[in-house]
Amino acid sequence: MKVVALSGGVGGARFVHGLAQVLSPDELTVIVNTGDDFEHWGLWISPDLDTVMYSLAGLGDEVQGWGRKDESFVTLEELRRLGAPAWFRLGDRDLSTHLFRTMRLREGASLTEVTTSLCRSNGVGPTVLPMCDAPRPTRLDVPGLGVLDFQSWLVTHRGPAPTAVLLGSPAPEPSPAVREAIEGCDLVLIGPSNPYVSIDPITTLPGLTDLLQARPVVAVSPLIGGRAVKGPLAEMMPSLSGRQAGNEAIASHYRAFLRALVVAPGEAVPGLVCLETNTLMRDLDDRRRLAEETLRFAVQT
Ligand code: FO1
Repeated sequence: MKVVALSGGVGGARFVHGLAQVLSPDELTVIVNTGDDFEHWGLWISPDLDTVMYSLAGLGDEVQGWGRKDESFVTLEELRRLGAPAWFRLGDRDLSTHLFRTMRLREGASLTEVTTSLCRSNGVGPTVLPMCDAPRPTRLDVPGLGVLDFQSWLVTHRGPAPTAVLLGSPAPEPSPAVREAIEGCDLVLIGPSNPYVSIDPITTLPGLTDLLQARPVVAVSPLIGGRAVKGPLAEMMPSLSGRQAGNEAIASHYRAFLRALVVAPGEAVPGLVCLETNTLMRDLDDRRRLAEETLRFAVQT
């Protein structure tokens, strides 16, 4: 069984960590959003790729959801003292990833090649792919603030409701590895990630909607009781969709390719095949259970 999972950062990373407990490494390929990527301190930062990689490697900060566990911030504090921007907290261990990535990209390697190399060195079994090799930065149009870069919107301004999400245009081609993974899979799972800023950057790449329509696609809702476990999704939904935050709006957003949805108990969408189960992932057992239940449901659907 070949499974492709589409993922953003924290929620998606927790879900694919669960999938990796129940699928063998050659059964799972994770395609990761790179719309959050940006340059900082002269380094190329790919937060969602790193969050997924650290999570699968067991190296991630489980409380915070991003960055490394057992992290220190000596370099950040020294740079702050020198007058460098310190609003984006890059830790000392995490910095080695950004230094290595930037070095290899400058040597001419693709982001796909660098990601494969980093994942291998960190002992990650499943294949992890950036959605594309060229930059596709997401920006957000916010009333009163104008058009903001993604990390400025999320970290500096704490994710105020936007009137539009601007996905980098023209969209670059997905990497050949991404196309091949979707073409060759039996099932696509969309993790509990933000549809607008984590999944749309992937699914709107040229040709991907067509590829997804030819596959069974099952999503895990990122909402529980109309709230996101992490991040500003619920606050964004009314201004972006004209609807209250809820699974109807999630299902409608994915309607071009969605076959079924996994939701919290009592939160099924009328007219759509849904699995109602506990979607909150507090620990590794929760991740494994949600992955198992989602896979069992998806193959029956
Ligand atoms: N998020 C924050 O809210 N503040 C930070 O200082 C921050 C630093 C950071 C460093 C490395 C990394 O991989 C992620 C980091 N994040 C931080 C999270 C990141 O901004 C978002 O989680 C993703 O871009 C959205 O998925």
